[in-house]
Amino acid sequence: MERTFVMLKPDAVQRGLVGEIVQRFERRGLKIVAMKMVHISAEFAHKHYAVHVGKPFFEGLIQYITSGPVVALVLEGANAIDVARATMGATNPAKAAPGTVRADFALEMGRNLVHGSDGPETAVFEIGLWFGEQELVDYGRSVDAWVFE
Ligand code: DAT
Ligand code: MG
Repeated sequence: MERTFVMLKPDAVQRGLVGEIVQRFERRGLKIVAMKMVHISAEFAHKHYAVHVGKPFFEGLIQYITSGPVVALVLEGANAIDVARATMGATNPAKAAPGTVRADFALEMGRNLVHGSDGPETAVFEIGLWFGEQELVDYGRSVDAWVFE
């Protein structure tokens, strides 16, 4: 089983889309192993988006992501990283496939509602940045035999 970090950005919270977006991950079969609401500082946002330092959109991205509370989650399941990103859709909502979160609810790159780890190393880094070990809840689901082969 793989774990990934997902964040519902401030626009998702402000627009009342938290339940709708979380439901899409849940329905797919991904298991929520951690979830909390946080209003992050600029310093923390710089750590999360360190790979984008210096890019033209960086300051706007920091402004956006710190503009209100976000909902942070850790999701677990087979191929959780790729599956979560596929559920989210392409970075630019204008290019995202219909049926994805970004295509169904967003229009612009700078208001694309959701973040998901882009690979195994990123997932480990982001889960460790956002959550303490004791916040990751270890539990089984009775439906797992009907979700995982
Ligand atoms: P993703 O969030 O799909 O992993 P990313 O890591 O490349 O995309 O970029 C992080 C966020 O920064 C992205 O969700 C939206 C914003 N962003 C990326 N590229 C951008 C660009 N060219 N112009 C404006 N915003 C951009
Ligand atoms: Mg990314």
